[in-house]
Amino acid sequence: MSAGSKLRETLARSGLVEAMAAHSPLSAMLAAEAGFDAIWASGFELSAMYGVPDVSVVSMTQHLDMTRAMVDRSGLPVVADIDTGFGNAINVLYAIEQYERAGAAAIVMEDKSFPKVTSLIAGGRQDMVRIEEFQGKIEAARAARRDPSFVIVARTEALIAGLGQDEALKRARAYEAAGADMILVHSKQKTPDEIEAFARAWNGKAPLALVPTAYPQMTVARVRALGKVGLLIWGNHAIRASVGAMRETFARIRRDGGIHGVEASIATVEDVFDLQGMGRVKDDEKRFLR
Ligand code: SPV
Ligand code: MG
Repeated sequence: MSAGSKLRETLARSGLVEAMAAHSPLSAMLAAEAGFDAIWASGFELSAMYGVPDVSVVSMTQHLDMTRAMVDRSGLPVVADIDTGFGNAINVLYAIEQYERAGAAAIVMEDKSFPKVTSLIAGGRQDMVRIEEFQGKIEAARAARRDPSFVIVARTEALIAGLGQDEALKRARAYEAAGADMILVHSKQKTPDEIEAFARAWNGKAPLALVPTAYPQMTVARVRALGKVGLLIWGNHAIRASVGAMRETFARIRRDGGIHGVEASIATVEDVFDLQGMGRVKDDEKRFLR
């Protein structure tokens, strides 16, 4: 079964795909271990991992390579965050071919202009492309996919850009008309009100996708109650958890003048060996090394 079919099958079976952000094969494996349905190959997380801002600085190749490695190690459908599609509709044609070949199940492409600025930053420059231009990019994505199950998610940043509910709905309808399989609507409001109002007004057939980072009151139960959401993305919790854990551990080692104080709060070496598959290496050594 293709990655896209697997994603669609989960959606049909449970009514909601729950994706966890990841920025490395190891974080994707831990998300799989925790029981999430899919991996969000987040542009924000990968940029942060490289220590650079999420402003189209990380290249398509870097993101694509990491997507491929996360597909390989996690075994879960990967939803690739391709930002603006790395340029215009011509760049999108190439990007879709590459991401599908890398084994991604879906891409999310947003209607901002290239280079983009990360969405949740206060006072960020949020320039959008024209509706017709973005429809062309969606049509390019559809034309480029080989497997019709490969999921194309169109993301509108109208609410992020402060353009209001009417513009967000107008764009979402236009993107569905251009052939998007799902509509991601992003918001940086501190409560779910704006998104819930959008969902109530949404009368399209395409399921919605949400990234409720700014409004953490939005639980799985509350999303399910809305009835129109097919993809729920926990947007950046892998990288934020790592930053918190590493800071705490590093500070403690500096404070204590040694590593004796952190043993209880970090993963054991055996745990990491297990994640790396050292058990299999030992078995293979017995089998093949003579
Ligand atoms: C990402 O995780 O890269 C996203 C979500 O696109 S956000 O950073 O909230 O825009
Ligand atoms: Mg992103």
